[in-house]
Amino acid sequence: MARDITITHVRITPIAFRDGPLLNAAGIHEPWALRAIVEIETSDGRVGISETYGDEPMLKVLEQARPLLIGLSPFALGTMEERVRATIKAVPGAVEFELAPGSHAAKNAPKVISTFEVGMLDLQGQIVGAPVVDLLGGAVRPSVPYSAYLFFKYAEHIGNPYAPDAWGEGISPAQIVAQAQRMIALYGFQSIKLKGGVFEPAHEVACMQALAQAFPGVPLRLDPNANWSLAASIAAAPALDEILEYYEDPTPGLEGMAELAKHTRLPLATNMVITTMEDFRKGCEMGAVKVLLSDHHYWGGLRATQTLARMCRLWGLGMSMHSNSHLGISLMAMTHVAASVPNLTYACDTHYPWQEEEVVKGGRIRFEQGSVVVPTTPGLGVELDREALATLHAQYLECGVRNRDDLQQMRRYDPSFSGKTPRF
Ligand code: GKR
Ligand code: MG
Repeated sequence: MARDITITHVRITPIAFRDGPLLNAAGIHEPWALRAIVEIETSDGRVGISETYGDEPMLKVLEQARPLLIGLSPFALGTMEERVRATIKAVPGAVEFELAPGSHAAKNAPKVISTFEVGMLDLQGQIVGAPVVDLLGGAVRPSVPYSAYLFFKYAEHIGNPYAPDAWGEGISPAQIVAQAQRMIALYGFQSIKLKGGVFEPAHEVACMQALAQAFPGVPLRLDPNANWSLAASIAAAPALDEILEYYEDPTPGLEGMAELAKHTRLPLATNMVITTMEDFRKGCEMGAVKVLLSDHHYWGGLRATQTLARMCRLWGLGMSMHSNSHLGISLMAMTHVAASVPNLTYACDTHYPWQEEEVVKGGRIRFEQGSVVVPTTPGLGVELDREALATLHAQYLECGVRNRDDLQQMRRYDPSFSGKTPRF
């Protein structure tokens, strides 16, 4: 009987995969991005899989939480959650959000709960013969739309650890338009986001204007990751008002965003100033934000994301999804939950086009007209490719990166880079 199946083993494998020289508010991506792949094995020989942050502090809390799953039924999500909350504590004083994924130690418990929940839902789906989305109440859409996520970038990494990627340099408005054209030709995305907070706001606005001209009618977003002062964000608003669908985290803090909201007709979106339920309440009371970018990896899982979606509906907020560098297991988890959320009002973010490697059987997941088709096979609908896992784990062992540090990486290009924020 399904009720008699228990969890017998949990395996945590850190991996590293190639990542482009992508610029952001904190500095620049390192040549290797880290993730952890978690396998949850049951007494009847099944394996549920999950993907999460792979930095050292995260590996430590995962290791600490591993024994909590042993002996549990894969259906016991509530008990799993209680056990994790009782054992895994936030690091006192840790910041709620940083650009470096995984390092927000204030969210240790939700991050672990999310990791285990995805693997357990994968198991539940395999046991009952249903896709994860059906366990979440069923799909309200057959496929999930993602946006073309553009980055300012250098042509190659300092020190050339491997051959440069095929994207070339992305600095000028013409290069950013070319990047969008290539990404849309490859994947069919129907909306575009530019990661800003890198150059003077005037340059970033010019890039958005060039995109608006090259892609008339395509929804556009700009995300300076809180690297613009309130004054700079207000100054840029009139030009952006004409062309964006939303203005994402231009300036730090709920107060700053609430003040900016008075100077723009654009909805303000965030994955930075609302990252807890307390922020949610304050943000709504202040009218600071109109679109929430959820992320199951740190909000506590797929079911917590659904709760958040219901709260967004109640408070009249739009909803989209945030992303960091990730592979196919995360993409599928995002796709299942996004398919189950009626009020997904915008295409989700994904860094996936920037990743060349994969850890799932069959290789890279396909986009059809910018969307991922929701699997109908049992569980997450993807399986681990063990050979690929071994290769990416060997890369982890060799690469030497253990915590994402975009600031120090940037200082290798420019030793005077201050990392001060907001910088403009
Ligand atoms: O990977 O450089 C990046 C992004 O800037 C990422 O760290 C952010 O968390 O994509 C994210 C965002 O929307 O803020
Ligand atoms: Mg963002």
